[in-house]
Amino acid sequence: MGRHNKLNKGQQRRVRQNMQKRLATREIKAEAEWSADQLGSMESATVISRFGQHADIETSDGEILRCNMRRTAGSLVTGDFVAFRRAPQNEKGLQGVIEAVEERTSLLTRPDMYDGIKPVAANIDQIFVVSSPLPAFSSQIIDRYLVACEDIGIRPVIVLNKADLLDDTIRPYIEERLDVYRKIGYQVAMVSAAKASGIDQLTELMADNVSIFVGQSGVGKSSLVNTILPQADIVTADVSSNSGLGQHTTTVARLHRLPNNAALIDSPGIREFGLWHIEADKVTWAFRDFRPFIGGCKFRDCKHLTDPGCALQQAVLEEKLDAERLENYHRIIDSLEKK
Ligand SMILES: Nc1nc2c(ncn2[C@@H]2O[C@H](COP(=O)(O)OP(=O)(O)OP(=O)(O)O)[C@@H](O)[C@H]2O)c(=O)[nH]1
Ligand SMILES: [Mg+2]
Ligand SMILES: [Zn+2]
Repeated sequence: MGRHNKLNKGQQRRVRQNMQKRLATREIKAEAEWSADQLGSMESATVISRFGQHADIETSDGEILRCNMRRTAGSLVTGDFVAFRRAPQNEKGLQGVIEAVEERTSLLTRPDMYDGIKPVAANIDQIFVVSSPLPAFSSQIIDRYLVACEDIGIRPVIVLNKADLLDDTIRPYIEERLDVYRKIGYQVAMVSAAKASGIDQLTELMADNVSIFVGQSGVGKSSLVNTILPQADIVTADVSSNSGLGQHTTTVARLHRLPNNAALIDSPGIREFGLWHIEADKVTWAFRDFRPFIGGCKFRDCKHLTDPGCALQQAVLEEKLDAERLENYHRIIDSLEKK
């Protein structure tokens, strides 16, 4: 289907060379039941979803095949471009073997308390940071995602879903926050999966790109995919009435094709988004709205708290910088120090 399925000449050559290297150093035994000479010739595909030692891949004809992965193929995530070989027949639900993974143009990771840094998706062009009024809107989580996006150099889009739930108590605050992001220069979209409102604007932003929905569990990422692409028919679940939090319904990232040459990845929701894999200086830089003032502080090692002559604090006083952004910044820096 899309341009992303095709390996160019150089890539094909690299894949072949890597294969030959491996063939030379060790005999390849398929972890599936096939010997190397039973498998078809090398083809390219995109990883749709990954489950343990298996992955669903999409071939250049749009066919979905479940494959085994060679241990030598390295780590694999949704969005990866791979080289695979077809099996002679479907065996135990498996239809081929993934031999190699293409170099990635981007990789979104998230720190996991148990597993360390976990890759979420590869080769994405933009990240839709989805929030909602329920679970409660959190500018802290949005700012954490924005730091991660700046760090890996991927364009973020801020999405407020469940706009149908905005009432007079919460609407003014959320609109104020969204305005802050607009002023910084971020794309913002207010949508409702339930009412199918704002969806055209959203899909226009996705055209010709690979996009991913990220955000807290329960904000409606899968519901949005279902509204955009009804045949996706993803399972969704109510936000818990006790905690007001999502139930972690989606457990693996999955890539969906949209008609406008777009790919959209639904990802599992998070409870917290840690940033302890990013240096403090990088965090400061990632707050783009701070950049005009950085370097203007009296002291080089200014912590931008109560230090005299702090250009950031001054900018907040003069309403040139948003106070909540500076607060969120300090909460992120504090969490790095406690790691
Ligand atoms: N009122 C309203 N409810 C919505 C909207 N979008 C989603 N919901 C509801 O929010 C709940 C959570 O939706 P999901 O789509 O499962 O949320 P998710 O972000 O995919 O959650 P995880 O898979 O756990 O990360 C469901 O009960 C949805 O029906 C919306 O626009 N308005
Ligand atoms: Mg979901
Ligand atoms: Zn300062």
